[in-house]
Amino acid sequence: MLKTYTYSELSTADLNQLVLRNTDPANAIQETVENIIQAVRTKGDDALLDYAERFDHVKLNQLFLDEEAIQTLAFSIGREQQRALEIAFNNIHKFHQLQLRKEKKVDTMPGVTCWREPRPIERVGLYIPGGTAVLPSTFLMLGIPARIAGCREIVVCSPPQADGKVNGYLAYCAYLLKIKRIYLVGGAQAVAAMAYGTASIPKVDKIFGPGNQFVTKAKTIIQATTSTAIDMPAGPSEVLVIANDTSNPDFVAADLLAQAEHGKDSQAVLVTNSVQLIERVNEALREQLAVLPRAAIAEVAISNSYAMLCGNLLEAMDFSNRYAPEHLIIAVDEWQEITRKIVNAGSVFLGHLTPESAGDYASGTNHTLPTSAFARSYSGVSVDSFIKKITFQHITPEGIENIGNTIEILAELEGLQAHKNAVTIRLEAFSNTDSGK
Ligand code: HSO
Ligand code: ZN
Repeated sequence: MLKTYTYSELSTADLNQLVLRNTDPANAIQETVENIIQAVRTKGDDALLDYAERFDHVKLNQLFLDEEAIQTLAFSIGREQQRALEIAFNNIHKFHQLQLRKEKKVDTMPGVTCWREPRPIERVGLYIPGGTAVLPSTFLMLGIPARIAGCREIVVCSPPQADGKVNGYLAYCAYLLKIKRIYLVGGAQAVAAMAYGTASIPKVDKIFGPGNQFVTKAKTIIQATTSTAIDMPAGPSEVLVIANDTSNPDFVAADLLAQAEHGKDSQAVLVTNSVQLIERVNEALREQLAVLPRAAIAEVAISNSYAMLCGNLLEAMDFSNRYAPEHLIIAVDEWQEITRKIVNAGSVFLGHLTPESAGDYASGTNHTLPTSAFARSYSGVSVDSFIKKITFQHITPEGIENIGNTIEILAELEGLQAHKNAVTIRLEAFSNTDSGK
C-alpha cells in the first residue's frame, strides 16, 4: 500500500525531492482565469450571471440569497446537525476570542511612549466552496475570527446549487454568524468580483478561503495585481503522522485516510521507526479503504503518499520539520518529549486520542492552515488574519530632550538633513522657551 523509504539511505537531494509537493503551478489555466477576471471587471454582474449559467448550470434572477431565504434554508436542517454546528461554533469562538489580547505600552526612554493597537480589516471576503465538497466547517473557521476581529463588512460567496440556493448547513452557519446575505458566485469569478467589486458585490480588502485550482489561481493573480490581499497560498491538504510501536495502527490508518479522502492530490505521510507498524497500518488501510464511500479518491491519494522509516523519534521529527506538514499528528506515548522539537507545522495533534478531525471540525482551533511546506513561514488563519496592528507613539518635552540628539546624529549619517531639522526645530523651540523667550 504505502511506498516505504528508509531515512538513512536517502541523500539530501532525495529528501528534498520527497518533501516537494504541489509542483504544478497550474500555468495551464492562467489564461482562462485571466479571461474570467477580465470579464468580471468589464461586465460585472452580467458576467457573473453568465458564469452561473455556464459553470453552475443555473439561471439566477438575483446574485444573492437574502436573510429570509437564508433563514428558511437554515431551519430546514435537522436539529442534531444544528446542535453539532452550534457546539463547533462555541468551541471555535472560545478559542479564537483569546487571540484579541491588549498589548502593553512601553516607555522606550523617559517621555517616549510606544504601543500597538489592533484595528479590524474593514471589508473581508470569504469564499466557501460548494458543489460536492461543501464544507460548512470552513464557513465557521473563517466567519468566527472575522466576527471577533470586528470586520465591518463580511462578504460571503459560494457557488449556487442547481436549485439556485446553497446547502442548508451553510445557511445555518450564516445564521449563527449573523451574516445576512450569501452571494451565489463560485470559482475564479467570485474572487474577481470581491477584488474589483460589481454592482451587487462589494469590493473587499482581503479574500479568504480554500477552493479549486481556479480559485487559487485567481487569488494569486489578484494578490499580485490589485490592492486586495489574500489569506495564504492554498495547496492540497496534507497530514504527517509520527508513530511507533506504542501507536494503534487502526487509529493511524484512520487518520491517514481522513486526509486521503479530501482529494486525489492530498498527501498522507507516515513517519515511524517500526517496520512492524508500517505493515499493520497497511493492513488497516486495506480494511478501512474497502468500506469508504470516497475510496476511489482516497486510494489515489494513498498511492501518492508514503511511509518513511527512521532510526528513532528524533530522526522522525527531523524529517517532519523538513516536510513542514499542514497537520502533524504525534501518535506516540512519548509525545511530550518530542513536542518541543517541532519547528515547522501548521497544526499539531498530540497523543493517541487526538485525531485531526477534531481540529477540522470542533475542538476550537482553526483548520485553514498553510500547506505545501508554507508552514515553514506562515501561520494558520486566526483573528490576527482579520486585523492590522497599528503602531502609535507619543513624545513629551522630556522625551524629545532624551531622544532628540540620537535622531539628529542618525539623520546626519544618512545624509537626510530634513529629517534632522524636524527634531532640531523642536529642540530649539524648547531651549527658547526655557530661556524665557
Ligand atoms: N482538513 C481540512 C479541513 C476540513 N476537513 C474541512 C473536513 N472539513 C483542511 O485543514
Ligand atoms: Zn479534513
